[in-house]
Amino acid sequence: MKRYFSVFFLAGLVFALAMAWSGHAMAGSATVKWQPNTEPDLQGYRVYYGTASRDYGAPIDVGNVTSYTITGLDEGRTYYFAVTAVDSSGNESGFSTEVSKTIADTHAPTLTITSPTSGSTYDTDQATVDIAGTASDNVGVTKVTWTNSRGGSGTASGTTNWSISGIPLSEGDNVIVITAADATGNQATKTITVTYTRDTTAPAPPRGVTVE
Ligand SMILES: [Ca+2]
Ligand SMILES: [Ca+2]
Repeated sequence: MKRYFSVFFLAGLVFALAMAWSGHAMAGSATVKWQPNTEPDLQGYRVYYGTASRDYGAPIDVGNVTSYTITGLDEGRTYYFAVTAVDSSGNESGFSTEVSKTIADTHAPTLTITSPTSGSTYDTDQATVDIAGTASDNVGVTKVTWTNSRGGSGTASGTTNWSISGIPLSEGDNVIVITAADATGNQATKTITVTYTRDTTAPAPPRGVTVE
């Protein structure tokens, strides 16, 4: 019984982590600071914020402090902040000057190669190879590029579903590195070694040839 409980608990935990990971964006924070008011009846401050200028959600009553850190902000988004002062009678000031912060994207994309194989090696007797795959990012994949150790480089078509056609191969091993980048320059790479062996086997002579 105890063992079953553990298995279910673990499954639940893995599910919760997977859900958290699949969320649109990873979390960042912003610390807003201000000068203290001088009124003797000052009670505290309210911090307002939102993702558009002067368009805020419900305020946070932060008490009589002069800085406040907001957490759980989406990476790659810009947030706008303003502060008001409140006195002991409940009177609230107008908004302070608005300040803004773009939350840095600190997470690299993920990248997979799906074609011609999801493995790390591929053998071919063709002089070019087509490669395709997928990429994702907490904010967005902006570019997928490739280089071949035997020469050549370029940019893939597409990002979340990307493809490269006709990469020229040299005989032997061609180490092809795919790189997915987000707008901040965070990168993921995947490597596939394509071995090109020229086809030197001639076809068999045709059989059953007749003439009338
Ligand atoms: Ca007052
Ligand atoms: Ca990212």
